[in-house]
Amino acid sequence: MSDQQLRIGVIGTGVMGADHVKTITESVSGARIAAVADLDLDRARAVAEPIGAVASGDALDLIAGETLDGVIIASADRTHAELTLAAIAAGLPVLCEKPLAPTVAECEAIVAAEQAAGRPLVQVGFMRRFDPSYTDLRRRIAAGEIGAALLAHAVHRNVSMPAGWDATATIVNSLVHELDVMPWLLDSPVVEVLWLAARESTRVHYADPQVTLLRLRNGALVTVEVTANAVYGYEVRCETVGELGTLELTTPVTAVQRRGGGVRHDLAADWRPRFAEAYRIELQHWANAIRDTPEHPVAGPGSSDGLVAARLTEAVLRSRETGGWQAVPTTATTASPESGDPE
Ligand code: ISE
Repeated sequence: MSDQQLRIGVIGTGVMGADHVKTITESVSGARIAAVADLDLDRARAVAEPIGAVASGDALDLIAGETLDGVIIASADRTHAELTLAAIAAGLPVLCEKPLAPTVAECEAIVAAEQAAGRPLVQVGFMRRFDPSYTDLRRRIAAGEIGAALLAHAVHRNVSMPAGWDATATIVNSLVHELDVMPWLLDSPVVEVLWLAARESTRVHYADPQVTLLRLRNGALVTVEVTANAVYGYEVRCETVGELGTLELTTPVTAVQRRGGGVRHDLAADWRPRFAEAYRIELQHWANAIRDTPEHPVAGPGSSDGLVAARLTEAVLRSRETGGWQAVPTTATTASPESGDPE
């Protein structure tokens, strides 16, 4: 049975790489981790050995040398383009963590290489598109429950960020989720963006929180708050205001406590527990696509979505420099599967 399972390689065994190894090993059917690579070979070994996978210190060796059915790229953002291009050259389906690459030029090179390869090979790890609360929200907005959507408020708060983090990292690494998911949610591309800084926290020396306004082609406005150092817990919220009412994302909680005159539900410390189900569904859809539709081994946001997000990211960075609205070239977002358990 085990040799019928897809053989998946994982590059990068930091927070997300290790989490994907765990999710595939414990919760995804029909696939197993066969190889793991990290510049830190000891770290790769620590992840690989308990599950009987091969460990390597060289990502390009893993892509070229192992007989794999797919590769997950979860190494540093600056390595994404080179490794994704290598996977495409090897004809290997790839799930690349977001951002697809930090610059528009790199994303364009990936889109061009994939087109030259003659079949889609690249999926981008915008896992929110698989999150049951986001897909429910999207379905109900599309069904017209609140009439036309006019405005949406998105809130994205991390507990804290490591030393070396800055306002650019918040845009490239955190805001990018909102730049992908909000036009997908409201089914209209972003045409212009405006970046604004709040009063700066005394706890860090860069703009935090920050607010970005997105104007969609259908005229809807989106306000996005991203806070890198919210201290109190990890939280993602979203409320859409329509002509007839509002629809709001609910955060999955296990139980609500009422005690001592108060009501309490606990928040996650980071995104992994909050989006665990989204990651599981994302990885299961991806594995199923590799197995069932080898001519199209992509089951969600692809390289063109990564490119759109990179264009938006660069527009936000320009708005931060100029202090004004920045126009964005419009490109249609691609459809992704609705949530559902593909097993
Ligand atoms: C992190 O890299 C992620 O992808 C998380 O989903 C996001 O919430 C966080 O802001 C990012 O830094």
